[in-house]
Amino acid sequence: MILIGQYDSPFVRRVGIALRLYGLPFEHRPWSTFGDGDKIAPYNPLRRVPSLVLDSGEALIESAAILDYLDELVGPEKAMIAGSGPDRYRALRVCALANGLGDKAVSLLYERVLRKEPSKIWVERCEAQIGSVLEMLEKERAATRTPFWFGPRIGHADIAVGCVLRFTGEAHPSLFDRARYPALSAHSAACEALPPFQEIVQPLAPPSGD
Ligand SMILES: N[C@@H](CCC(=O)N[C@@H](CS)C(=O)NCC(=O)O)C(=O)O
Repeated sequence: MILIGQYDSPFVRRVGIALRLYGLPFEHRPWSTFGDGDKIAPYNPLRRVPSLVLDSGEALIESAAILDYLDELVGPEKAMIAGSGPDRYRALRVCALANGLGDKAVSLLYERVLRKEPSKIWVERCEAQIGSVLEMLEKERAATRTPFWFGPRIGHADIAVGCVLRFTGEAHPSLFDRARYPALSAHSAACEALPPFQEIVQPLAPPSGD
């Protein structure tokens, strides 16, 4: 399998970390969505990442759909999410909050670096959305007593939140003030200390508006 996309993307990184935790071998093509858009297009005409190219040559897109495929590949015993019921929908909800936070943090970054004059209404909206999600996740993580969000084993929700916290902290340091979110900060530190998080990482390299 070939994973396309740079690890400064929280979406690409969470897929890379899941592949590593599942022990699935893969090649990595760290193509940039802006600089390497033409290379990405045959696999995903949206020119977005991550894309996962299967051995058959088919390309999967969207992190959630890619992870769904990987979960099926490793089987229910190894899958980092419950197969059904409340345990599944609760984990998917946290993943959706983390991914939504990632969408807003990426959108806000693009607004700031790609536009000469960022739209005030859009910037304020993104900042409010990011702040509200961080507050909700902080409350929920603080109420959790297990090492990981849904128990003793790491799951997709942990990885999604871990990856998006790093991205948000790098892209918008003023929005992820660690003192304000102690439970999330501890979650982030615990994730970043794990070998796959240390291996699969890239400092943020935002696109330029030139
Ligand atoms: N919902 C997508 C989001 C992926 C995404 O936003 N990727 C960014 C990089 S962090 C991207 O491809 N940006 C280029 C663009 O949207 O044109 C997923 O979960 O895979």
